[in-house]
Formats: sequence, C-alpha cells, structure tokens
Amino acid sequence: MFNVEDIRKDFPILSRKVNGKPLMYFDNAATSQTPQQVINTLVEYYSNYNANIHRGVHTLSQEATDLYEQARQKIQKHFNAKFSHEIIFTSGTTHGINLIANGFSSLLKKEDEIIVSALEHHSNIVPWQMLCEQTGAVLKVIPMDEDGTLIMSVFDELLSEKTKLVFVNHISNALGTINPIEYIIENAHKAGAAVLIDGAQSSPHIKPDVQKLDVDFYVASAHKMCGPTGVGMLYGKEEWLKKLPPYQGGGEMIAEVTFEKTTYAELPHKFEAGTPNIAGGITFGAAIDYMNGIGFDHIASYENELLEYATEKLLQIEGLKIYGTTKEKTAVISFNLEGIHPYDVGTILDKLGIAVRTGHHCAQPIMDFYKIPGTVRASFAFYNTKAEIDALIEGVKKAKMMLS
Ligand code: 7TS
Repeated sequence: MFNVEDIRKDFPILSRKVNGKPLMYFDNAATSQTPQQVINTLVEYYSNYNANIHRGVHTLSQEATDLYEQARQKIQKHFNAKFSHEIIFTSGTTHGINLIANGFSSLLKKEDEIIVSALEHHSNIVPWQMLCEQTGAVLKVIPMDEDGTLIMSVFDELLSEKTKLVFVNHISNALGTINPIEYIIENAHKAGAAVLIDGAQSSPHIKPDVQKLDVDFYVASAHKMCGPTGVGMLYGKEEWLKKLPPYQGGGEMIAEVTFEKTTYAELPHKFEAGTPNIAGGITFGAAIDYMNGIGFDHIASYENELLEYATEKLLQIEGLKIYGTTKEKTAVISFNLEGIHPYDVGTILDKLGIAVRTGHHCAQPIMDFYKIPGTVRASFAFYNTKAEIDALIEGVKKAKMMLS
C-alpha cells in the first residue's frame, strides 16, 4: 500500500523548517532527499566496516569488499544487466558520460558523426563537443518542437553510415519530456551506431531494463534516486567495455605493472582506478532497495497524479506559461510568469519555505529555443503531497502579486 504520510516519516529533512516555514521540497530533479534507512546504511558503514576494498586479507577489508560487490549486484539486478561486471561505479552521470566520451576518442575518425538531442543537459553536450574537437568528428542535433518533443523525422534523416554514436537523455531535466528511446536505440542500431542513454532523470521514476532496451550504455546518479552524492553507475555491454580503453590509470585497475608495460585488470576494475566512493556505493545499493520497497509502479502513478493536479492548478493562474507540454512527460513543471524573471519568483517562494530551481537548468539550448533566460522549475517526488502543491500555487500567486 502506498501511503504518502507514512513515506514522509522516512525522510527526516521533510520535517525541518526553512525561513520559519515547513520545508516544501520541489527540487527533486536536482537532487532527491534521503530516507533514514539509507542514512543508516552510511552511518553503519563508517561505524562498523570502514576499510579499503579489494586489497588486504584482514576481516574489515573483506567485509567492506563484500558489501561493495553486493551493492554492485543490486544495481545489476535493478537495471537488469546480464553481468555484474557490466556495472561500473562512477562519481555520477557526468563522470559516466565523460568515461565513454574519452573511450571513444581512440575509435572515432574525422567526419564520423555523433548525434545528440536538443533536449540535453550540458553534461551530455560538452563532452561530445570536446570529443569532436579532438577527433574531427561532427556533432549533429535532433531538433525539438514547441511542445518539448524531439522531431523524430529529422532523426531518421540524420542517421547514416557515418553515424557512430547517439546520445540522448531518457527524460529531459528542464522540461520532463520522456524521449522515445526504444525507437532511437532500434534505429541507431540499424544504422550501425552505438547508443548511450542518460538516465539521470529517468532512473528516479522508471525501472529501466537495459537488456530489453538493448542499449549499449546507460548512466545514472545515486543522488537523484534517494541515495548519496558523489556516486553513480555506468552500464556498458560487456563487448563495448572490453573494447574501450581505461579512463584513468592508477591502483586497482591493473593486472601487472612494469616500467615497460602495464596490463589492465578485468572488468569492472579496469574502469575503477583508485579508492572508490566505497561508502557511497554501498549506500547507493540501500537506496535502490528503498525505492524498490516503495515500488516503481506506485512511484510513477502517484507522481503522475501530482503532475496532473499541479498542471491544472498552475494553468489557472493568468499569465503563467508552462514549457514542455507533451503528454509524454514526468513530474517536472517548468514555467514562467509573464514579464517576471524566474529568479525573483524563486526568491519569494524560498521565503515561504518552498524550494524550486530557477535558471537555465544546465540546458541553455532549450532556453534559447524558447527565447527565455530561464524558468521556474518544480520537480516532484513520491514524497510530495497535494497540500504542498496547494501551497506552491498560493506562493506563485503571491509572487505574481508582489512582482507585477
Ligand atoms: N543528465 C541529466 C539529464 C541531468 O538532469 C543531470 C543533472 C545530469 C546529467 C548530471 O548529473 P550529475 O549527477 O552528474 O550532476 N541535473 C540537474 C538538474 O536538473 N538540476 O541540477 C542538476
């Protein structure tokens, strides 16, 4: 049974006050909040198991190694990867994308083509631009429509035998649009290109099946999934991970080192140089357990209810415009009040204890498309309530009155 009031009790931060008002947290697309069960795992690790992993025969090191590898298996199971060594721990989505971009620098040649979408976060644009500068490859962009959807007919035209890679986010962080990744993966593969899906915004709402999707790479961040900051995952098909060169050199990623030549460790260690975020990885596993305990079906249907409720109420405010209006979207609402800067709206909401994000959301091309400096973004999670949304609506009305 999904009971939001019970769920809220798991999140200590939700009972704190901000500016003298109860916190209402609508910045979940930036980072999600952390339940006590997940916090406990972190405390338990440092209280009882703290040791370096994959080295040392002593008990603590072995226990910590077991916990870390169990977390990898939880992630493998959750995303339905075939092998646990196809899961690489990263510091987050950005790290995962850069790891792949770096790997492809030795595989691409001049005039090869890379396709991204107009809906990308900067972390899925800049590494590819850097890769193009390095290799002479060319970046192509799937354009977007006014409602925030990608224009698939142009994607079809962009695909050719020159296309080597396609990178798209599953869900846009700025608008909430759910992209047709099944179609993109299938058709990119027909053209002979590999596909990386940025799951930073989808992994908190949808349980993806990387084998069913037949995706080559998938990246996500723990901190958007009720987990800690500074840790994330990269899934890569075994054949690809074997083919790509390591990202960083250092301890634990080697088989043998001499000054003449070094051979690399097997997967996944080849991509995990140095001491990783051990506590973070183990706690990421706990976050996945927590979210599965709530159930992704419950999460998706409840958040959708919040989205519909908030959209309807916000649209009743005169002069309010929502960006990203497709039906295929998650619980993210980007909006502006006519003639009012989003930053000013955000500042007034903050005084009322309401946390939203304002600005370009690291997606400047989307803001350029709409010819706006930014938006106010309210992004919901399964622990938000309709009563909080009512308070948000009152806050936006108040901001409008004060700023018009
Ligand atoms: N890709 C997408 C689609 C994102 O939304 C984000 C972060 C990233 C990549 C980068 O993730 P990181 O964990 O490596 O930082 N998005 C946001 C946001 O919307 N507001 O703050 C961070």
